[in-house]
Amino acid sequence: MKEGKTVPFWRNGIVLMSIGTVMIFTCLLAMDMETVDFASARISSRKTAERTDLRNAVNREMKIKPVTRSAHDRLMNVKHDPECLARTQHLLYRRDPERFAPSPAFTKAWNRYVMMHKACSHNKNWTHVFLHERGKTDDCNYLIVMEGNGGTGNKLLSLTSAFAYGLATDRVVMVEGRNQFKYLLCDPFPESSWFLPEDFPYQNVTDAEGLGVAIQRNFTDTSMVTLRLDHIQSWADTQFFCEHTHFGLMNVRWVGWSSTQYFVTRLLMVPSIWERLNPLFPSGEIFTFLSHKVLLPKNELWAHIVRLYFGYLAGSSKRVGVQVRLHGRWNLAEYDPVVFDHIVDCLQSRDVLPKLTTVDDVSDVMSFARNGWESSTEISVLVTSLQLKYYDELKDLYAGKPNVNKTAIRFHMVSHLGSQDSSVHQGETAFVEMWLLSFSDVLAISAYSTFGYVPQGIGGVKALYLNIKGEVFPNSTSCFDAYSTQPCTHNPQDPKCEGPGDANELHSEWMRHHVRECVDHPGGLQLVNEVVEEHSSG
Ligand SMILES: Nc1nc2c(ncn2[C@@H]2O[C@H](COP(=O)(O)OP(=O)(O)O)[C@@H](O)[C@H]2O)c(=O)[nH]1
Ligand SMILES: *[C@@H]1O[C@H](CO)[C@@H](O)[C@H](O)[C@H]1NC(C)=O
Ligand SMILES: *[C@@H]1O[C@H](CO)[C@@H](O)[C@H](O)[C@H]1NC(C)=O
Ligand SMILES: *[C@@H]1O[C@H](CO)[C@@H](O)[C@H](O)[C@H]1NC(C)=O
Ligand SMILES: *[C@@H]1O[C@H](CO)[C@@H](O)[C@H](O)[C@H]1NC(C)=O
Ligand SMILES: *[C@@H]1O[C@H](CO)[C@@H](O)[C@H](O)[C@H]1NC(C)=O
Ligand SMILES: [Mg+2]
Repeated sequence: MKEGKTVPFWRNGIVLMSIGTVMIFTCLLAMDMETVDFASARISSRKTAERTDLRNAVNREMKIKPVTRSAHDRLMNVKHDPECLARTQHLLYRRDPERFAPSPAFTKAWNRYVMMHKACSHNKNWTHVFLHERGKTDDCNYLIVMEGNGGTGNKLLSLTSAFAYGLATDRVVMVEGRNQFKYLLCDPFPESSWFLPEDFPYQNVTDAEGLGVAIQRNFTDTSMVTLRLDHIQSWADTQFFCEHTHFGLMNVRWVGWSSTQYFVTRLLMVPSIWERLNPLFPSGEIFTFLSHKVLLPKNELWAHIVRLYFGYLAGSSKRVGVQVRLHGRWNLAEYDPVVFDHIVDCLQSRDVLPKLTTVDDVSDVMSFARNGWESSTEISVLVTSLQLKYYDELKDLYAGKPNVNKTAIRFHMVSHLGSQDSSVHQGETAFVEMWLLSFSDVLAISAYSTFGYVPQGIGGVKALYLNIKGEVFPNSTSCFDAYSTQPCTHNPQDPKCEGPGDANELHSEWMRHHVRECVDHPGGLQLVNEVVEEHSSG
């Protein structure tokens, strides 16, 4: 905390309870559109279930919960934010919306953050403030998030990490407003924006001093530090993940964030950040809850998502998402038959899709003729890839032969862009597909792909990881199970921290149970609900 300054209200955490703040909290809660009554949904779902039709029977068999009529009606009746329809409406399309009700502690922390964001950003000309009033002090500290050069998945994971850091340390998060983010995302905070203007002096953020210089100066005389948190970091930047650095950074008013990585797992290994964040997320699904606040699609994209949802996924008993992303090859959009075999083997061996048979065409035809009319037992499969052929081959495979369950299966693909670029258009397409995939009941994503982590996290789905990274061998396992719904931190840093070490026994204990080596990336770290002892990575 800065010396000789009054402590701003949001710094005092949850305990502060002056009359004024109670009143503001009450107002905020009243207008908080995410505050949905999740209790009433459970009661009437029983009635709906009595109208047992074939669909319900199939659902029960597949252990997939249908979206109940009452849950739908109740969600339709919540106040929707016309500026960002997805904010409340995405829950309409989820099987189990109650699961995504934020904890009271998170709601409170969020509301406090929103209040701070508004107070610190209201009517500001950011370009002017940054260029001419950077040294001026008030009760606000800022985090300027640069988009970085990665793919859209990387960008979104980095942004969510930056927001987690801002939330934990009371920093107003401001986002680069001249690249993809502005075209993809809603403004998360009512009555204030987090986008910086196009004429903002971004180059000054990029060029600003790094953590090394600030550490040398013991964080005195430092009005701005830019963190360079990429997969390879300088010694000084790794110090960001040390407890004592955060005491120093409290004195730095402007912090720049330049990264393409997901660092939430690593941030939670810093005791003071863990103390602030962990109580807000009792299920440990921190990315899921943050993404529902800060990774919401703008209305134009949401409209596109909803159109595709009803065109491709609505009404099917099981929604399957298959994300095919190659890494470590020269042509990331190539068709590799071994990869295709892995996809099919994974989907069939895990009972995502029924196996095929060669016999009995007659009974297959008769079965569709008999049941096809009144039932909708079909499975909808959404395939995303830069390469069309994965979808095409899968579709032809199932059209060409009867399957053992005599299930009608629909295959869809939204785009097949052929190659990767960093255009806004490609970013929008990728983001639309990530959101559509997030409504999957079963999700098969590509190992190591941040593109896949996003829908897995937004949807809160424990995915299957397709083992298709790098050179793929016919004899290798086609896929493996996710340990949790949370993204992998691919490159956690292991700095030698100076200063007082981690003496927090509770925190160490928590880490032993909740941080584990990623199943899809050796050396990566992932948050899990509970580490099973014999698999513990130590
Ligand atoms: N629309 C679309 N774009 C894709 C797909 N696969 C790759 N891309 C493009 O390639 C980029 C991949 O980068 P990223 O999202 O970071 O995923 P990662 O590299 O697998 O971690 C995406 O952002 C898109 O621009 C796909 O299935 N659909
Ligand atoms: C903000 O300030 C900058 C620099 O002082 C100025 O060039 C710009 O016109 C201002 N923008 C607005 C919208 O007033
Ligand atoms: C921003 O960068 C320009 C160009 O490098 C430099 O002249 C200017 O002093 C910088 N301004 C601030 C406030 O850092
Ligand atoms: C750095 O600052 C801290 C707290 O302000 C102080 O305790 C410490 O002695 C300083 N270290 C150096 C090397 O100046
Ligand atoms: C096929 O039917 C069996 C028996 O009803 C069921 O257990 C299985 O889950 C079904 N498989 C698929 C992929 O639907
Ligand atoms: C699979 O095949 C590759 C290439 O032939 C070989 O290098 C590898 O050891 C094999 N792996 C297993 C598990 O048999
Ligand atoms: Mg990438």
